[in-house]
Amino acid sequence: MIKRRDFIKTSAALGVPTAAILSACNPNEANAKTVKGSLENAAKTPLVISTWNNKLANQTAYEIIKKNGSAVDAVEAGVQIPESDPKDQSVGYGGHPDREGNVTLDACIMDSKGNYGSVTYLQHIKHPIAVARKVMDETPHVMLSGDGALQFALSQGFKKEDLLTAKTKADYKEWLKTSEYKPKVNIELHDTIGMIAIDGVGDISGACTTSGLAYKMPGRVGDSPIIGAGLFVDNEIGAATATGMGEAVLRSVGSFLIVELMRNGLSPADACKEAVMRIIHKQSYKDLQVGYLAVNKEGDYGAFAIQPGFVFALTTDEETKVIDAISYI
Ligand code: SD4
Repeated sequence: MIKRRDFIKTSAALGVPTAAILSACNPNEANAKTVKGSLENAAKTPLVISTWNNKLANQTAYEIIKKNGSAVDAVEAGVQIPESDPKDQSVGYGGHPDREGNVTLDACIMDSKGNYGSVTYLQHIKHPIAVARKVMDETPHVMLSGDGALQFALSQGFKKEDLLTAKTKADYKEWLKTSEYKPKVNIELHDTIGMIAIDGVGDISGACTTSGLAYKMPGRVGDSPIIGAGLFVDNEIGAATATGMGEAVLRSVGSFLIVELMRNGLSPADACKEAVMRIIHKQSYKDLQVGYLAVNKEGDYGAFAIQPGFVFALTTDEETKVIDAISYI
């Protein structure tokens, strides 16, 4: 019997469109509707791409690349824009707290050499991505958590801050009236930034940072700081990042899966679509949002989400634009 991997490879070699390959592999594929946009997208490198409407973050990263900076420096600087934006209630300062009122942050960064640094459950530090970068560059480890991550950050000169704003304090007070926990698609799941950059020499890096789900249980860590789930980079192939319900992304190791599918010949968009299909084959998806974003070594990019409403920002030499991702529903 022909194996799926061989089938995809053989079919790709024969010029069979990847959508047809996926239909053959996914019995439910016939149900998938495309709402808007096109599946295949080519962009010139260098480029910066990120989840949601993060235009300013992209432009900040792209400026660094234009000055011959590296992709890793670009993504680290870029995602700091929403981290310090009090109006962004899913990332850094101004992020929604957990159900005990504490803002706890997850972030990771991965460079073109396969190095990776991550912090999980970090409190009181406005720029968790910069701490993740320090974990990558200055420690023998890849991940620091909770108090240990905070102590490390302080030892590196980061300042301890209150990350709650008047708005998130008021929202939390309101939430306490019912204490109902029900993440809302594209509202509470909004704005986590996963960013991928390809620099002037063609190297790829990525970063992902979030305050996680609003009113989550204390101690909860999502997909965003986990290698292969919220972010994965393979400089020979491409990179992928995720936003949405982290539990679903973690269970399916989504970003690693997408990079492996691209290695096997799928386009970024088709690889994202297949990763979404893996989730919805296994669980009810009516109230579930996951959005994937990927780019390959050539600079082709693509995205796919379960629900409508997921957008991503693309910056190239020509412009910065916000694009609607295709969705399953
Ligand atoms: C998480 N994936 O912690 C994150 C949430 C998210 O926009 O993407 N919010 O599960």
